[in-house]
Amino acid sequence: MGEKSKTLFQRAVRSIPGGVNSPVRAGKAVGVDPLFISRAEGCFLWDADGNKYIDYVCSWGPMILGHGHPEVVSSLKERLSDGTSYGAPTELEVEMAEAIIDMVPSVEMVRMVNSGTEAAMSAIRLSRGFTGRDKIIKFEGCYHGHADSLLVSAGSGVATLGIPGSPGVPEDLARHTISLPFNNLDVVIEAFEKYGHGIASVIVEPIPGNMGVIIPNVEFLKGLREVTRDNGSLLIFDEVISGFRVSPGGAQELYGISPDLTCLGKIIGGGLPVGAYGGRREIMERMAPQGDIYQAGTLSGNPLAMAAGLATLAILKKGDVYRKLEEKGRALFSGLGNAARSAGLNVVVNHIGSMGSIFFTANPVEDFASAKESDVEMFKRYYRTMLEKGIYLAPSPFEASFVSIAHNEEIIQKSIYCAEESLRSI
Ligand code: KE4
Repeated sequence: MGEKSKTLFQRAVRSIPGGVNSPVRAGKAVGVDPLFISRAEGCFLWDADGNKYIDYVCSWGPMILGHGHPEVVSSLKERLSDGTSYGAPTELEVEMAEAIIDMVPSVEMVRMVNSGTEAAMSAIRLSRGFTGRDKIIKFEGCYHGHADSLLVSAGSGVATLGIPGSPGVPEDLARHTISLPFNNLDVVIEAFEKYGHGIASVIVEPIPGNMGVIIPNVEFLKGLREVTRDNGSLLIFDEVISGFRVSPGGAQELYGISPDLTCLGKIIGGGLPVGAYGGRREIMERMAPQGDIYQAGTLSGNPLAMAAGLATLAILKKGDVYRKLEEKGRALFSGLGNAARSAGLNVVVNHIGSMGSIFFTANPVEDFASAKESDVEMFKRYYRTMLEKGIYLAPSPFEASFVSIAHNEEIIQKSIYCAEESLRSI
C-alpha cells in the first residue's frame, strides 16, 4: 500500500468507524487495508499514490459501462446547471419509472428510493402490509441490505466479517425471519407446510452475488414462484445486482419467472445513490399516498441520479451490449479458472454473463454452506498477489466480480496472465 493511502486510512479510522463508510471496503477478509481511490476512468482506478489498477469491483456492480462514460458524464454536467435537488417531482423520475417498466417484465409500477437496502426494506414492508402477515423467508448467504429483518444469516459484508446476525436486531423481529439454504426447494415447502398462511413473502437474489456468485437451479426459482402463489404469499426478486446486469430485464427475463415485487439499484443510478422497488400494480398501489403503507425519502428520484441512470439504461438498451458483456465475462472467468487449474489448484468458477466468482475448492458451490467450505486463506493470497500486479478484485470470497463494457480483450488477457503468475506463486 502506498504512503498516501496509508496516511489517509490512519486519519480515517479516527473519524469513521473502521475508516470506511461500508464495512466490506475495509478489506478485513483479505487482511489488506483499503486503498484510497482518487480517480477512475473506463476500467481503471488510480489510488491516492497514483498507482493504476484494472477494476473488477465496478463499485460493486453499478459501473457496467465503466467509469466516466462520456454520455453519462455529459448528462450529469447538463443536469447540474439546473440544480441538484428540488424535493418535488420531475419529468426525469417519470422517464426512469417508464424505462424500468419497459425493461423489467413483471414491473407495472415502481417507486424510486436511495439504496438497495431501502428497496428491499420497503418491499418487505409492502409484502407484510399487503398480505397482513409477518413472517418472511430469505436464504442463507443472500444479502438484501442492512434492514433489521434482513440481517439474518446474510451474505456480503455480514458473511465476510463472520457476523452471526447483528446486535441491535430485536429477537422479537428476527424470529419472523426464516432463513433457509439456497437452491433447496424441499425445505421451503416444509416451511410453508409449517407456517403456510403466516408467510408474507419469500425474498431471494435470483442469482446470488453475496456469497460469491451462485448459479441458481431454475427449477428451485420456479418452485418458489409456485409455492408462494399456492400459499397467497408474495415472491420478491432482489435484483439489485442481477437487474440490468445479466440481461436488460434481469434474471426474471433470463429465466422467464415473474415475481410479485422486484428490488433494483446500482446500475439504474449510473454510480449515484439509487434504489427502486416495483411490481404488480394492485400491490404497488398500496403505497402511500395512493395507499396506506408508508415509505418516503428526501432524495428519492434525485435528478442527478436519474440523469446518470437514464443515460446508462439508454446505452444498455442499444444493440448487442449484452452479447459483448457475455463474451467478456466468459473470456475472463473461464480464463481465471484455466489459470488456477494450470497451477494445479482446485477451483470452481461460477459466472453468469459479466458477473462471477472464483472459489478455491474441488466441490461444486451451490449454496452458502458449500461456499464457506472453499479455501478462504488461498483466496486471501490470490487477492493480495493480484492487487500487487494491479488487479483490483472484490476483497472477499463472498462477493461478485464484475466486467464492464470498458474491459477490452487486451485488458482481459492481461488480467488472466496476471492470474496465471499469481496462482503459480501461491
Ligand atoms: P445498498 O443498500 O448497499 O445500496 O444495497 C443493498 C443490497 C441489496 N441487495 C443486493 C442483492 C445487494 O447486493 C446489495 C448490496 N451489495 C453490496 C455488495 N455485495 C454492497 C457493497 C457494500 O455493502 O458496500
